[in-house]
Amino acid sequence: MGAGRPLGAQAGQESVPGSIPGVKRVASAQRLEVGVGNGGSAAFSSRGAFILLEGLDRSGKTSQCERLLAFLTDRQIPAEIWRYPDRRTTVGKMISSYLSKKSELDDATIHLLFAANRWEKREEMEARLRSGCTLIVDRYSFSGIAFSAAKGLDLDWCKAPEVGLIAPDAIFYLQIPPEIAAGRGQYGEERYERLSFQKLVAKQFENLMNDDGRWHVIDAQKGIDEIQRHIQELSLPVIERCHQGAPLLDMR
Ligand code: Z5A
Ligand code: MG
Repeated sequence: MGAGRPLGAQAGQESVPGSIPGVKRVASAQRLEVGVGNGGSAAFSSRGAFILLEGLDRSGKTSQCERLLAFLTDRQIPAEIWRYPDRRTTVGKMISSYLSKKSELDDATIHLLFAANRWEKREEMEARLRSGCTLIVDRYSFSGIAFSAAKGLDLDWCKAPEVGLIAPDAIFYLQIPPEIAAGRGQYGEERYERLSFQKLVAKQFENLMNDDGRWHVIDAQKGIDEIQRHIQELSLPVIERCHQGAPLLDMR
């Protein structure tokens, strides 16, 4: 699943923003494209970055999201953590009930509910990004596709409802052998926390990765601080690129 067309015609709407404090300026091919056809005047739409953490259960996503938020906040870079499923909405409550085994739904229905849970937040997500806030997102479409495809649903069918959602600017995949993840706290309480199933999910995640430059495989067996330093180093240039006007893309 890739990143597609730019969202909205932003060229010409805003002037070139300055660099964010403490972040090195980087060159960006996308940034050059934004200026094309704009009468030669440089015009960019500064925005926040969409940084996604994906991985198996207990791979350390939430721990890394929290640390990245603290790091960016310390540097006065506006940022928020978003999490999927968002269990607070009406759809999210149905998902939460299903995950905690309080209700039953067939595989196709729960897949569409997970996607609907992203669609219901899409507009707000775009508004936050365009306001300049970087979103650190804990799971997204790739979890949706990997978990459902691991149950045997058709891969293309699983991808279809994700098309048109906002595409992440960087995806950090916290790679961990399922056996190691299973040894981390409280594994086994929710519906999908079974070793045999997590192995199938890991295979699906690995099929979804591509070389479009957004995916970064992170060794999740390293220490929490070392992983965090790696994520920080990779995130800052992405944040700067978005700040300089890299277009917002949608999922395709
Ligand atoms: N799901 C889906 O099917 N379709 C969808 O579209 C979406 C989701 C979005 C939601 O779970 C479930 O919904 C999930 C996928 C499915 N499947 N299940 N079950 P969730 O996101 O709410 O929770 P989770 O991701 O399964 O588990 P988690 O507990 O949130 O894991 P985590 O965030 O990756 O890990 P963590 O909380 O940061 O760390 C777990 C423990 O490991 C904790 O004790 C840490 O202190 C420890 N830890 C973390 N990093 C390290 C390192 N580096 N070394 C040692 N120990 C560590
Ligand atoms: Mg988590």
